[in-house]
Amino acid sequence: MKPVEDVFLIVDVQYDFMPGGALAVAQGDEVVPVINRLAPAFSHVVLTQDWHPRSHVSFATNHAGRQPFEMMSLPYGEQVLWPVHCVQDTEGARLHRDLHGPQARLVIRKGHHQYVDSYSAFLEADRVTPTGLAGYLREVGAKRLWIAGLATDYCVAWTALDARAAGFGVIVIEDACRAIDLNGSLEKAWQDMRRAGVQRVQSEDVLKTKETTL
Ligand code: VGL
Ligand code: ZN
Repeated sequence: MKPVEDVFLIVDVQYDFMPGGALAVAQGDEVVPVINRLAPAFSHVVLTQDWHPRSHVSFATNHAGRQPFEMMSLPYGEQVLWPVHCVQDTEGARLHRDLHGPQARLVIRKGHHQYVDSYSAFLEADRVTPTGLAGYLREVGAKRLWIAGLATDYCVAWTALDARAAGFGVIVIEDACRAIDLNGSLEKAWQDMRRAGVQRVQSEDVLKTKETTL
């Protein structure tokens, strides 16, 4: 089989990031129909799933006297402290039931090490521990990643930047993402992505140009 060079990477479309969820992203649920319209254009889909132990170092409740959304210095760097979210095997960690991409082959679970967070689907926050995704994508012949999901300024941006660093072409589909936007994080994320050569497109453009399956 000729390798398929384009992969649709769907990031963290999980209940805890939906309105009413533990770490709700405003309008997070609106990405689901957009992603469902895009998915049929891709023959190869990969999903990510934030997947933390309850004792995870990124949870404010695991640090006495700390509140969610504060910063904390950890051995690997500055970490945002989050509300408890996406705990392994809980409802909040499940992928949205309306998300439809039956051709998805791989789910990368990330943030599973107790003492290291992982926004990126490629490298954990210590910036040295790989998830294995780069190796997988290289082995199947992937060259370009089209990224959608939650949240634009955290897991989507970190994943896009690491994908560029790993040598992949990267296109982020803006209206198929929603952001947390904490202290200017969204603006900074787009700036970092632009500098790294990440393309920013809208789903309509993808659907217009990609009538054939990628
Ligand atoms: C995310 C914060 C903490 C994300 C995950 O999916 O963007 N953000 N964990
Ligand atoms: Zn998380």
